[in-house]
Amino acid sequence: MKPSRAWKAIADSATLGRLALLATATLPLAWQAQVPAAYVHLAQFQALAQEHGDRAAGTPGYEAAAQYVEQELADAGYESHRQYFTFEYRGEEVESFNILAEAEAEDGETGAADADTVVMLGAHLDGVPGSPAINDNASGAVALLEAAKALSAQEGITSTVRFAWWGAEEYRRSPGSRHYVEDLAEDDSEELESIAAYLNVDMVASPNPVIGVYDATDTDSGLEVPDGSVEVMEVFTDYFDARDQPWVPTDWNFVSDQVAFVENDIAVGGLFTGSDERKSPREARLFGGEARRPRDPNYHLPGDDLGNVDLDTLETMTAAVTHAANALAQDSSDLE
Ligand code: DTR
Ligand code: ZN
Ligand code: ZN
Repeated sequence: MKPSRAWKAIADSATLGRLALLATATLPLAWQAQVPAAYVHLAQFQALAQEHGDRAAGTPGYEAAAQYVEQELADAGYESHRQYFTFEYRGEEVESFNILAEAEAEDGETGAADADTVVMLGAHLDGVPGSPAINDNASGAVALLEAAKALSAQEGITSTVRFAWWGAEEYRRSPGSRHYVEDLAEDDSEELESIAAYLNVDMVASPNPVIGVYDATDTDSGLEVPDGSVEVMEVFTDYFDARDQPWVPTDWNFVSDQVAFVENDIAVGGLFTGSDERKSPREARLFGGEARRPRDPNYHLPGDDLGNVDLDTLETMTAAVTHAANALAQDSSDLE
């Protein structure tokens, strides 16, 4: 075992949830310092799911997770706000909300060229009912949180970066992100046009993972790929290539939060480590793990808990999201 993972063996040997947290809290100090922040957040999400049952849109579990994200954002100096919306599910009206926070571009002495450009990154915070929903999608939510925290320490950014935690992806047509985009479109304001790109982070710690980047060159999906999407893809692929990190292009998914952006012709990209599809032998050679087995055997099941994540993958993807947010904040000119 890698010495840096010794703490995880202790955390895992305890029961999940609060005990996992306790276990990390009582580790020797030298080990505590090595626990990745993203994993600490996941343990908190697990504890909240145990307390509330799940994190489905419109439930107390969702509210508790939202408060956790909001507190972390406030601690990092962000002013976040909620955007409420309703959607219909089985004849009932459900209310939920998105959380938005942004790091604003500074004009600089001469007035930065990209100051009106907004780059958005988002992850859905809700989970399916009856599951702790840790890989899908506490993983994306915490990777995004870490990226936001890292960006808050950056000075002199030239493009505004807006982070979104979506309040209902797991329902038909992802009503959280759809509400956000359609609200801007209705206003007919320049705000929608100012969004140069949207980067989606959904499922980034699968236990039998691939390092997947949304394939902007895929023309078979039925969706017209917006201009600029190849450049977004390259932000991730250049990053992985520079680190000799293998990656694979991953198919578009028709039911996640990038779709409303695609429909409004906004460049999109994203990261994904796999759901219930089986890993190919080639992918097993590239990334390890088990060929012909699901990349996430607990997809949408109660077993999607703290034990259902690959920690190295979570760290790799958190670093990649952080890189993308920083790089695009400094220079988004390739997207214009
Ligand atoms: N629809 C997502 C999971 C999902 C499955 N394949 C992809 C590809 C790209 C992004 C997301 C997904 C969910 O259940 O939340
Ligand atoms: Zn899902
Ligand atoms: Zn998801």
